[in-house]
Amino acid sequence: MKEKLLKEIESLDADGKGTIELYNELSGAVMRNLTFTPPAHGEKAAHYLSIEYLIGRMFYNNLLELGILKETEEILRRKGIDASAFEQIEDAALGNGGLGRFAACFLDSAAGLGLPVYGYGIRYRYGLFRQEFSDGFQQEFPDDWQSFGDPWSVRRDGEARAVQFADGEVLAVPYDVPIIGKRVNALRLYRAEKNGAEDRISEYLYPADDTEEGKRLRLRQEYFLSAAAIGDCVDRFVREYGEEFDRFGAYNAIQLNDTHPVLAIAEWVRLLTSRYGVSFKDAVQTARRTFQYTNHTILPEALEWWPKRMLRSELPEVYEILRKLDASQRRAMRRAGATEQEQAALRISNGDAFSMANLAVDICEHVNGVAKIHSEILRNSLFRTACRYAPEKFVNVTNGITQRRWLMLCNAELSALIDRCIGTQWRERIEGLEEMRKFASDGRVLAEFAAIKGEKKRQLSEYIAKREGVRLLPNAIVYAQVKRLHEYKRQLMTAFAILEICEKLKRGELPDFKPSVFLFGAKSAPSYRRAKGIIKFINEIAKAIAEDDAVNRRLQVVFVTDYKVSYAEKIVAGADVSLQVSTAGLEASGTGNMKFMMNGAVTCGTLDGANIEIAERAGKENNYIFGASVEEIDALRRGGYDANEYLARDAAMTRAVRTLADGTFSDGGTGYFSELYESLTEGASWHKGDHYFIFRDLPDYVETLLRINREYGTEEFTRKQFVNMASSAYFSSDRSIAEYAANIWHLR
Ligand code: 26V
Repeated sequence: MKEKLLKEIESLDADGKGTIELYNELSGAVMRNLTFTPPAHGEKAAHYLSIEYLIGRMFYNNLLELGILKETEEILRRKGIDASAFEQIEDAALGNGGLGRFAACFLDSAAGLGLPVYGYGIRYRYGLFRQEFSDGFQQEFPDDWQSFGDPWSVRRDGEARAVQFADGEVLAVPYDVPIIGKRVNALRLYRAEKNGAEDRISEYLYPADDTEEGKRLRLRQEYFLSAAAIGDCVDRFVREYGEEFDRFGAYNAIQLNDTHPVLAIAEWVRLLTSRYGVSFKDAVQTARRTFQYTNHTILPEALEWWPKRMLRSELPEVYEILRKLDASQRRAMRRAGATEQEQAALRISNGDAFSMANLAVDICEHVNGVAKIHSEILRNSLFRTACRYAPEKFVNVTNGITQRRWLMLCNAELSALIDRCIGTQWRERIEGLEEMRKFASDGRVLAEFAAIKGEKKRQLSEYIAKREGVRLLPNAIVYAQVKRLHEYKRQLMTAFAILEICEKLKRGELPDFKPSVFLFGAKSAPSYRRAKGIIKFINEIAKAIAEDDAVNRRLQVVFVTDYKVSYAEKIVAGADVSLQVSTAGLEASGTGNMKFMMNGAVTCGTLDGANIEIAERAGKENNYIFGASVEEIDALRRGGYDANEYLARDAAMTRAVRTLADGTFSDGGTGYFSELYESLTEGASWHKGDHYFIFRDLPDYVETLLRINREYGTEEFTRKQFVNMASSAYFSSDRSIAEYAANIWHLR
C-alpha cells in the first residue's frame, strides 16, 4: 500500500495549485488507499463514547502513522512545495481540554497497538472558539475548522439513524475518521440533521450551559451521542450474532468517558426492552457486564445532574427508564441493608434531579480514575460509599499521551538523538525509551540534548514572533503554564509569583537572576467571569513588565493567543520548566505534564494528579515539587482555613495580591480585579476566602521558581531534564490502553 500511495503522490500535478487545494488532494489520495478494519467475527471490541475529541491537525500525524511522512515531504520538495505550508490548516478542535485530548491520544494508541477500539462522538460544526485578545481581554470567534475542507472523514448516509426526542426525530449521520496504526479504526462522529439541514444539536461544542436554553441543548447533545452510538453497537451485534443479548458483553465493552455519555446506559435498557422485548431485569444485567466508566474530575460543577422536569419534557421514555433504574437500585440498597445516609449518597435520583455519576457507578462493571491519587480520592471521598459495597469495581488507569504526536512528530530532533543512542526499536515499543537513562552521565549526549532544547526554543521563539509579534528574550529559561483556564489550576498564583519576582529584581535582591520567560496559554469558558479576569490580569502584568526597562531584559511574560493542540506541539518541545501547580487533590491527572516531561522539561508542581507519579518515576530530586499535600489541604479545609491570616504572614505576597485592588493595573472598568480580590480575601456566597489555597502555597512557589533559576544552566540541571525525558515511557498512552485492554475490557 505504501508504494502505491507514494506513486500516487508522486504523480500528483501540483502546478498552479494553492496550499488548500493540494492539502485536500494529498489527503484524498491517502484516504482512497485506506481500508477501515472492522472487528473480526468473534473478536471482542471496545467502544469509546466521548462528547469531546481534541484531535489537532491530522495531516502530518496520519502520514507519520503510515510511515510515509519523510518520503512525502521529499516528493513535495522536488515539486517545489514546502510541506510545512500545511501548518496553516486549522486544528480540528472538537474539545475543550484534557478530557478531549486524552480521548484523541487514547484512540491513537489503541490503533497503534492494533486493538479494535472505536470512538463515537459529535461532529460539531464549530469547535472550541478561536481566541483573540483585545486590550488584554479574551474575545471569542467561531472556529470554522471545515473552511479548509474535511478530507479526513467519510460521510455514510447509508448508516444514518433517527434519534427520538419528544418534539420529533433528529437524524444522526455518521462521518468516519480513520485512526491509523497497526489497523485502521474508525472514529465515528455524528452530525445532527433535520429536513436535510444541520440541526442545532451538532452546531457548537459545549454551548454555554448557564442558561436554561443552554442546558437543554446540552442534554440533547448528550442523548444524541448516546442514542446514536448505542443504536450502532446494537445493530452491529444483531447483524453478527443475532439477538442473544446475554452474549453482548462477551464481544463488546462500552467505555463512558466521564459523565456526559452516561445516558447511554438508560438508552441501552430502553432499546433492548422496547425494540427487542428483553425484560428490564435482563437488560440491566447485560448492561452491568458491558458498561465501564472513567471519571475525569471531582469538581461538582462538572459532574452531570439532569433535572427531572427537563428529562420528562425532552426524553419521556428515557425518563421512565431512569425512574425504574432508581427504583430497582433502591430495592437493592434496602436488601443490602444500606443506611439512610448511605442510600442518600448512592441514589440515582436525588430530589429534583438524576445523578449521572451515581448511575454510572451503580451500573458499570469498573470505575476508574486517571492517576493513582485521583483513583484513591474516588475510593475514599467522592464514591466512598459505593466503594464500601463493591470495592472490586474501583480501579486505576493512569493517563498517558501518544509519543507519536508528542515526541516523534513535535520533536524530530530529539527523536533522532534517541535513535542515535539506542536505535529505532523504541519507535515500535516505547518501553525501550528507558534505555536512554544509561546516557544520563554521558557528557557528550547531554550536550547534544541541551543543544536540541536550544534549537527547539529558537523554533518556538520564531513561531511566537510570527503569531504574536513578540520576540522571546534570547537564551532565556522558558517556564510554561498551558492548560484550560480555571481557578483550581491557579494561573493566578503564577501571576502573583511573577509580581513578587519582579519586585525583588527591582530592589536588586536577585543580582544573578537568569533571563526568564513565563509563557501562558489558556482559554476561558465564555461565561466564566473570574477566569476572564485572570486572563486580563496576566496580560496587564505582561504589558507592564515589557514597558519597564528596569526588568524587561531579564523578565518577560507572554500570553499566547488561541492556544490549541498545534501550539502545544511547539511549546512542549521548547520549554524548560513545566508549571503544574493545581491545588492538591483537584487536578485528576493532567496530561500536559507528561508531554513536557517527554520532551525534557522538569516539572515545577504540586503533589497532585500525575505529578506525583512523574516525580516517582523520574526521581523527586529531578523535579521541583512544592506546596501542600492532599492531606494538608484536607486538614486546612477541616480546620477552618483563614486566608487573611496566611496573607498577612508574608509582606511580599500581600503587595502582589494588593495589586488586584490598589489600582496598579486597570481592568477597564469591568470590576474583574476587585471581584478576584474579594474572592481571595472575603470569599463569596458559595465559598470562603482563597478557596484554592493560593496563600498557603505561594511563598513555597516563589522559592521554588527561584531555586530553578539558580540551578538552570548547569550540567546537573540538564541531567535532570534528560532523566525526565528518559523516564517518560510509562506515560505513553500505549501503556494506558494496554491496561484498559487487559484489566477493564479483557480483550483477547
Ligand atoms: C470542565 C469545565 C468546563 C467549563 C468550566 C468548568 C469546568 C470544570 C471542569 C471541567 C472538567 C472537564 C473534564 C476534564 O477535562 N478533565 C480532565 O481530564 C484529563 C484527562 O483525564 C485530566 O488529565 C485532567 O486532570 C482533568 O481535568
